[in-house]
Amino acid sequence: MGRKLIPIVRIVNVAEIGFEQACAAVRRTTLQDNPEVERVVREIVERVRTEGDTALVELGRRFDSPQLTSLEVSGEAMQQALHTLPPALRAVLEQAASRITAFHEHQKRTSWMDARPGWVTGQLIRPLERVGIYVPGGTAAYPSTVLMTALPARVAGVKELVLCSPAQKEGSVSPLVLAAAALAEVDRVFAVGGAQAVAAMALGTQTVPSVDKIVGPGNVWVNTAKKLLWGIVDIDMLAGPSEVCIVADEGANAVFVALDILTQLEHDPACAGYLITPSAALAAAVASEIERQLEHLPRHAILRQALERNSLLMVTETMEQALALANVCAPEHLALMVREPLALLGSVKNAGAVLLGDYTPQTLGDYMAGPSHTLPTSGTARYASPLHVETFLKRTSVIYAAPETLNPLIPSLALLARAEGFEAHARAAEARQEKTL
Ligand code: HSO
Ligand code: ZN
Repeated sequence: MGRKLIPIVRIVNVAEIGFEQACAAVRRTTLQDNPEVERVVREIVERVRTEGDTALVELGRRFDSPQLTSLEVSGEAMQQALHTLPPALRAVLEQAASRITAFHEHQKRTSWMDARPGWVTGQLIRPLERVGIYVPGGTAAYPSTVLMTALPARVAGVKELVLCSPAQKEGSVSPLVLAAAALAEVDRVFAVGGAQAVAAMALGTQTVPSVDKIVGPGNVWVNTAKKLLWGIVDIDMLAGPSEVCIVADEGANAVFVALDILTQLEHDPACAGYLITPSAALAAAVASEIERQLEHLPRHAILRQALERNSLLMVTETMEQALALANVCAPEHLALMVREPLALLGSVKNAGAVLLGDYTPQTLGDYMAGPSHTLPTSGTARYASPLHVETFLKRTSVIYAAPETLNPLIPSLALLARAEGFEAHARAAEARQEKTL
C-alpha cells in the first residue's frame, strides 16, 4: 500500500528550535510585495481604465470562460437561480442569513450629539452609498461569502450593492452565488473576476458602476488590485487565503483537531494550518490523523500542498507559550480546544475570530454562527477587525458654538494660530470677539 515514508505534516519542538525560531515559523508572509504581480495588475487596471467593457470581456474570456458573452447577469437570472435551488439548501441559506443579520444588528450605530447649552459636538453616522462585493470563483463556489458580506452591508443601510464574481466555464456566475445574491437582495451582479473586477468597481466602466468601497476576499490578483486602487476607492481589508491556528491541551480530540485544520486548508494551496500545544502526544496523534484523513478527502491535492507548504504542529513548553505564539501568528481563526477555554480568552490579543471549545468547529464559524467569515488574515489581525457593520459606515463630525461659548476660547485660539504662523486663523477667531461693556 502507498504509505508515505516522508511525513506530510511537520512537528517541531519549541524546546529544540527556540522561541524566536518558533515565532518566525508561525508568522505569515503572504501579503509581502510581489513586484511581478503588481506589474501585471497595473497593466490590467490601465486596460480597464482606457478600454472599459472591452477589456473586461477580453480578460474574462481569457482567464475565466471563453463562453463569456454578457457582463451583467439579469435580475431574472438571479431570481431563477433562487427558485431552482433545492429547497433544503435554500432553507439552510435562509437560516444562515437570519443568524448573520441578527448578529450584525447588535453592531448598528446611530449618530450622537453631546449637546450642552451653547455647545454641540457629535458625529453623524451615515451608510456608504454604493458598495462592491467581490466573491471568488475558481475551484469552489461561495454563496456563504455573499451572505457574509452583503448582509452586514444591508444592516448598515448601504443603498446599492453590486457584486462581481468570475464566470464559470459555462460563461456566467455560479447559480449558487446568484441565488445567495438574490436572497441578500444584491442589486446588480457582474460576471467579472480577478484584478479586472476590482478595477471595474473602482473606476467604473460602461456597464459596471464605480463604487465607494470594495469588500470581500480574493486571491493575490484581487488583493493586489485592492491595494493599488485604495484611495480611489476604499477597501475593507486584504483578505487572503484561510488560516487556522488551534491551541489545544492534552484533553483535545485529535480527530476534531485534524479535521478543523483540514477544513481551512481545503480552500487553497496557500492556506495555512497550525496546531500549538504543550502535549507532544496530541501533536503526534493529530499528525497521524491528518495523514489518515487526507487520502479520503476529495480535495487532497490542495490539502497536501497546503500541509507541506504552510502548516506546522508545534509542541510548546507551556500553555502560556502556546498562547504567546498564537498571538504572534495573529491567525484568521484561533480555536481554543482546551478544557477551560474561557480562562484563556483573556490572553488572546490577535485573532480574526476565536472559536471556543471542542464543539465549535470551523464549519460553524464559516457558515452559521452569525459573525462574518470575512476576517483579517496574514497576521493583519494585529491591527484589523472582521468585516462588520462599521465597515459600511462613515462618520462626519459636528461642531457648534454659541457666541458666549466661543468668547472665552478666542485668546487661546489666536495664540495657537499665531504659534503655527496662521494669521487668518487668528483673525477669524478674534473677529467674533463680543464687544461687551
Ligand atoms: N473559511 C473561509 C470561509 C468559507 N469557508 C466560505 C467555506 N466557505 C474564510 O476563511
Ligand atoms: Zn472555510
